[in-house]
Amino acid sequence: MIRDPETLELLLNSVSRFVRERLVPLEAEVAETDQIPPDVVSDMRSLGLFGLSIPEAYGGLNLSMEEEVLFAFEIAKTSPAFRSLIGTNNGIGSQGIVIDGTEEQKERYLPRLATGEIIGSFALTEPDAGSDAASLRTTAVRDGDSYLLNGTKRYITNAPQASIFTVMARTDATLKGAGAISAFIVEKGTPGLSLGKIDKKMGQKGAHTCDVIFDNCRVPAANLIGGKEGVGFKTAMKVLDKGRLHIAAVSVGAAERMLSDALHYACQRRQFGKPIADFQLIQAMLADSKADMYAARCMVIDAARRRDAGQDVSTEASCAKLFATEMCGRVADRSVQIHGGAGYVADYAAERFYRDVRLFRIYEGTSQIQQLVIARNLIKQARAQ
Ligand code: COS
Repeated sequence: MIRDPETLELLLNSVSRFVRERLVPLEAEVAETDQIPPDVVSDMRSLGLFGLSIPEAYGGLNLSMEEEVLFAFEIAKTSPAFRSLIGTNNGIGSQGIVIDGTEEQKERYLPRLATGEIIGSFALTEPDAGSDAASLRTTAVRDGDSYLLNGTKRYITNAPQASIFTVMARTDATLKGAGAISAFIVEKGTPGLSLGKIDKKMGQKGAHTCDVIFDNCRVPAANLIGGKEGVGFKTAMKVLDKGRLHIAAVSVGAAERMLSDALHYACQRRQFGKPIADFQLIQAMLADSKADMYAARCMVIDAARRRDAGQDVSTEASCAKLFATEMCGRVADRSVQIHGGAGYVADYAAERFYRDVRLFRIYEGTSQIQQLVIARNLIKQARAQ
């Protein structure tokens, strides 16, 4: 639900300008150096971009889901690394606390996440627990007024920059499955917490992931999210419902950028005596991309509105992520194809985006996991009738 159209328009306009004037010119440098310049991070803080989805009471802007996806359409029109830096504070790195945290936990962490003073990270995936998240093996054993955490988390976005981690761990080693999983907030610097080396990824240079290792890491019991054991998996799933919608929106924004670049190139590039945009086989790729993107945009907005209306959007969020991320992959492929040889060299953004957006179909639940969630929900509904 858009609550204040004027303020939202101001925000979207300033983000759009920031992307165009400040971030796009830095894309090649970020890809080359694998770092976002510190002054850009400061600018992002000044614009309030770290606290978009955090409640106002804790210093955030408390955007509705619809407002957030409109923002995501804009920020995604540049290298995904820029969004990734603010992505965890607005999404998986804060929402566990926002949705299920105690008042004390909210007061302690959310204001600093909202300003970007600290970065939050979400530690669910493990070396042997990816899509089958409920099989995770990290343990948290109660010891007095604290828990001892042991285990390894893998591919954790923003872990190298993070000051706090939302960590899913098994509090009852005798129970298999989701019911024994609890969520904890673990602060950087806690003895027994260490990081692996930064992963060398296919793309998204400037955004970092690494292992997070817990070796008898002592975490205060007060940092058990919501103060309740055994509900951490549900917290993680609720966080991912929102995250999946956000990634769907990001896929739409990235596709819009790639189509815009491809269109521009097609209008400039001349072959057989005329711009290649005048050839119908090129036009088919442009048209299919536009239709694909429009469909994804409509899905994302509809799902966001339903979430704002208080509906359970597990199915819709998965539909939107599945369709929008696959759509983004198709647009990336067509964009490279329209660029021809130029699409295969690093001088043009098409090559970089092609690699960058590949991740969208994998993280926050692969396309196959989205299919599984959608089908399961449908079958459950059918059986309940
Ligand atoms: N919201 C709230 N609760 C949810 C939920 C949701 N969206 N989805 C599942 N749950 C609950 C279920 O209701 C169930 O609770 P009960 O035991 O009380 O009935 C519990 O969580 C376990 O759910 P389920 O039985 O469906 O778990 P499964 O192990 O079968 O797996 C999938 C569920 C596969 C969907 C889950 O493991 C998943 O999303 N995997 C992908 C993980 C992922 O996205 N990783 C990306 C890395 S993080 S960036």
